[in-house]
Amino acid sequence: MTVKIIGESAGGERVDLYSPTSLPRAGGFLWNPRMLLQINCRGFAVAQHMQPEPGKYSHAPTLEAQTFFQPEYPFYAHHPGRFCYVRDHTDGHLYSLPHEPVRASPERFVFSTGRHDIRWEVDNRGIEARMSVALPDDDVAELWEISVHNASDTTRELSLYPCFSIGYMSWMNQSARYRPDLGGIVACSVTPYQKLDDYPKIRELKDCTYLIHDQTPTSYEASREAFEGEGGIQRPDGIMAGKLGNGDALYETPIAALHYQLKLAPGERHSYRFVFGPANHDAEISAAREKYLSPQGFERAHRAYLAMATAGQGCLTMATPDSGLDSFVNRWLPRQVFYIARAHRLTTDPQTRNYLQDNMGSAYVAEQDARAALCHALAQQEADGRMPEGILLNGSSHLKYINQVPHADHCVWLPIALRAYLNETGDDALLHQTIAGRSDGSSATVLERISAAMRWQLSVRDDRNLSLIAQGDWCDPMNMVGHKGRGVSAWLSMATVYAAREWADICDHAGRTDIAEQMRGEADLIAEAVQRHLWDGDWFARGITDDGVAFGVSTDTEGRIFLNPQSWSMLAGIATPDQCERMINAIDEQLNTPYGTMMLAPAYTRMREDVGRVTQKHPGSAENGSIYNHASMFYVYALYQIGQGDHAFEALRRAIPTGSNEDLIRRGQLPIYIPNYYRGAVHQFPRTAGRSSHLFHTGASSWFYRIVIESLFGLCGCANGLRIQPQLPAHWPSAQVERAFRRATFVVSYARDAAATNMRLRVDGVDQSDPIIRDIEAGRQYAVDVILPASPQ
Ligand code: CEZ
Repeated sequence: MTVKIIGESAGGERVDLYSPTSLPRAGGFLWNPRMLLQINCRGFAVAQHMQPEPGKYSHAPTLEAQTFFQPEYPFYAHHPGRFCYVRDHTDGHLYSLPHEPVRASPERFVFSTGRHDIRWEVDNRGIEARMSVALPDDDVAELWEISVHNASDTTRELSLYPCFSIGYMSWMNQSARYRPDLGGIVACSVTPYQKLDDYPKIRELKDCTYLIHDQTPTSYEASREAFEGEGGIQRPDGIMAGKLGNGDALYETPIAALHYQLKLAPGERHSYRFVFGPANHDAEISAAREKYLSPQGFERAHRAYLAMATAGQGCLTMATPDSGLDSFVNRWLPRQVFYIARAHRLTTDPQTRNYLQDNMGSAYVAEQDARAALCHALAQQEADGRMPEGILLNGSSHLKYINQVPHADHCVWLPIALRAYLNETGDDALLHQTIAGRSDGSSATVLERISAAMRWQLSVRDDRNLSLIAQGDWCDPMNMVGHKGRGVSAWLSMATVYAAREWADICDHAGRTDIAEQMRGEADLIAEAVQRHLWDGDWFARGITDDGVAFGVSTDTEGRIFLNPQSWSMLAGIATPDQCERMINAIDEQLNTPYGTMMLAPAYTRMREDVGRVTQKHPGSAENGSIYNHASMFYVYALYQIGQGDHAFEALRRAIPTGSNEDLIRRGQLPIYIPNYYRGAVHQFPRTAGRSSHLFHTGASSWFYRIVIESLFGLCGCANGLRIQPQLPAHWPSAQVERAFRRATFVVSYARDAAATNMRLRVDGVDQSDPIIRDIEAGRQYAVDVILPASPQ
């Protein structure tokens, strides 16, 4: 029998990995609205905090080694980490928790990710060592606990060396020393700057990194070089010598290494608590000590954290024949959705499309956030109706780098995100809410603003009626298709049609048939143009370049077929049934993989200067032909929209690991979040195919959640109530769901009945022919039975 490399514990609350080497990059993340800690099973970590721009307090030797845009982050000895060396004095055995830096094979290893903490268990020669981390609900600090238990029958003498990387902090000024007055090691630096004008900002930064303890150490070391000596990080001289040198770092790279010597009688246990984090000055460190290292400090922080996190636990609990999917959707997916939207992907100027889609997800986990975000975004609309590249989150943020590049698609996300919010809440009043504009101080309602945005979007097209792409659309590295002002995007043309038709529906409902008519009229023109210029025989092209060359077509040897135009032609209602069939066949043949649907194929292997930097990305990575999950989710959503439930489910299910060891090893990731991509180019680079990017900032999460709720279980809100229209996969005989909706609870039970020819609905025991449950009463619990035909409808 194969031994599983992962499993669940604590009644399914935790996902455990039993080896530090089978999925060496697998990790988890903890967050609060001010920080993120991403840490892998071996102890390598990336922590970012907002001050208000993202900053770090534990650094890599080079800047590049730990940014989020290099998501498949490396693991090597000098990557920042949180470690604890253990020296067993009985026989001199040296190992470390979690696994780095010593890399000694443990007798037993568990990396256990919970939603609110991460733990490790490492057993060696009768010593059970534990390490865990949690975050406060709102402070920037890591709360660590390390404990050892002597499970053997002899007294054991041990040395523990908690060792937290601080890394190279600054070329201007960096130092570290042990501070008995603060109870720990404190490293200080000055973030490099050159402009006088920057000084007031620099002064406010948390440029100190501290590791404070609840018990005074036997010895310590604050200089990385002195700690490591000739033995390096794997066998540091400081540890081999027994006692650390009690040294400081004077314009030298700091480290926070402590030493505890202890004797444990058989059965005895001892634990230590530490707080690791950034500070601006000593008083902040004292305050952290006071708050967290006082008795019950961690427990209080944990309770507060739970309250914060529980507020975003989502609106659906499912029990289906697919327990892996159940666990993912019940526990992990809403957590990811909530995190992304609340922490704004750790930026202060999120790209407008990201901000709107991330908050589309908020509609299902924290609806007030979705409403606030729509209003906040609309307040930043330009006078001509267009949306800016990014949404500024505070008074001091400004549009940076990617947000200085003109992309043509931001407006289309408004009706799409709003539609999800209205489905969920029925909050029609939002349409009539007045929003004061930032750019010109004008005041207009949400309805007027989105109409203006859509008019702008509809106007940005060429004389063929196709949407101009500028320097990118949803695919932001597709930057050279239309930079001369002529290139068009098939995807954007279709997305414009979809958004205009969604908007028309909303306007109709709001009694603005005039706007609805205008939207539909324009959408029809674009839809016709798409059919006329972009159909390639078996699928739609991706666009037409500045020089009039259609690409993403059968004659291309690279980038021959793209997923997005196929998905969105279905969504927008542009594709005919015959075209849908052809596209699905082509996708099955050319884009389907065991890990989901690739975004394009074959991946580009050389620069195409009329397409852009997407073609320069490594083939099979990111937008260049990976299984880019955001795009895969569009496809799944589109398949459900056209009633292809089984096909849709298959594509959806591939987005998370199946649970088999082989699949897990290939992806290298635990099923606790959906990553932005899995490596594609499966025929070109089979060795790396399927490998996760380990980046959980992705629009895929909100779409995944929406799809499960609205499409798979068909529990989609509408103006009059809750519409029941499930598309369960044919192989599911039954399923149960509890769904919170408009302050009521729906306990829905799905079952197949061989005698049924159509879906039958029973609400609180009463047959109902109307698929909509109307006049929902807040606080009430509804028992809903859905009887489905045995074979797919
Ligand atoms: O960024 C995402 C963007 O945040 O890529 C998506 C786009 O829709 C999102 O708005 C698809 O292009 O090279 C790039 O600029 C990439 O586009 C990345 O920055 C990418 C990141 O990998 C985050 O997923």
